[in-house]
Amino acid sequence: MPTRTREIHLAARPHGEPTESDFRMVTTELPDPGPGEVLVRNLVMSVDPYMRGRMNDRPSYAPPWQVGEPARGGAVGEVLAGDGLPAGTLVLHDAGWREHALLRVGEVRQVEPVAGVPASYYLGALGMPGLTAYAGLFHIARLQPGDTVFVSGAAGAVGGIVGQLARLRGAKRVIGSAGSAEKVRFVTETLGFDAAFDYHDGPIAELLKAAAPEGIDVYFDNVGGEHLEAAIATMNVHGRIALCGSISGYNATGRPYGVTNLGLAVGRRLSLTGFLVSDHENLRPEFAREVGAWVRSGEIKVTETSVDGLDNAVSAFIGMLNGRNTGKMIVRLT
Ligand code: NAP
Ligand code: FER
Repeated sequence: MPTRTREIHLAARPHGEPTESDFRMVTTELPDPGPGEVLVRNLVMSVDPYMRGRMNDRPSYAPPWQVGEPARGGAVGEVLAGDGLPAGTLVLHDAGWREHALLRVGEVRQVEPVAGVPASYYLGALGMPGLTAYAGLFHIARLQPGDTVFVSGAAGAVGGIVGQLARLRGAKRVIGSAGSAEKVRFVTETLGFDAAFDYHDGPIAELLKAAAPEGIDVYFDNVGGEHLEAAIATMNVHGRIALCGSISGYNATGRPYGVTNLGLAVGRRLSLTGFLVSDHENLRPEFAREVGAWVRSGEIKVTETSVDGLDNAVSAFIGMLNGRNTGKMIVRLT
């Protein structure tokens, strides 16, 4: 019997900040799974910053979404029926933004249910954002014990894990920036950062210098723009910058903020390295082991902001771009 379900399509390419009218809810019917296929009921789906890039008609590392077609992205669901996996199996896949998905078995990754580990963690701390933090901090920025680390977007999915990993691996001082006084309290009091500031409170270079009077050795950049310029100004010699994202420019319609002080990188022998999580699949087993153990023991705290229902997925996405999440933004579908 066909499955009646709903999915969100891109209706128009956003100009600047996305709006609800750039998306459309569509009801559709999925046929029964054929050979090598599984029908999945999605339990949780992810909204992530990189999806803003997929709404543009510009070639990038992730192909653009097409207008009139369903959006895509990480989701965890349970197999309802099909070929090759028993009903009830939990799977991670890339067909989010919909309540059900018909997928080839090769398109899903089985997730072992672990007591105390909700399915949504595989979209955050134990999933793509967590692996991003792990690869970027340990393998791109090459964190050393005793380093002073600065991470922007510190109250977010990636940034909150970066700061906690830095502390667990022996950083001397961990500093974060975030967009509100409440988030500053969250990263210091709940996540255990040594210091944090609200980047709205003044020139970022001054706020950072006050939080890091002895300079910084590692900058994990989630934001770009003025944050990156301030970090370059504050780096110690042989400092390492992991260029993870530049969310301050994702909705920009004009020229992005111009970083003017790259010349400092020469004398200070800085390295600035861009990276993509997808190039670091080889780290997944050690990441799953090490970070999985820290999450289960509570040494890494996992925080989520969630909304209920596909009807609220677009506002969750727009809200995430505007800082309405603390920790990972999740959409619950059941
Ligand atoms: P997130 O931090 O959970 O959510 C996005 C946050 O960005 C918002 O909560 C908001 O927090 C902040 N933000 C929005 N506009 C800003 C601005 N103009 N200036 C400063 N902060 C701003 O998102 P995430 O999933 O962890 O992603 C964080 C970054 O990592 C993004 O740049 C993303 O593209 C990047 N990323 C890269 C890779 C990779 O492979 N390279 C993989 C995953 C993610 P505030 O309230 O603090 O403003
Ligand atoms: C990926 C590579 C990069 C991916 C996400 C990203 C979901 C995110 C990049 C960004 O936010 O800048 O394969 O898969």
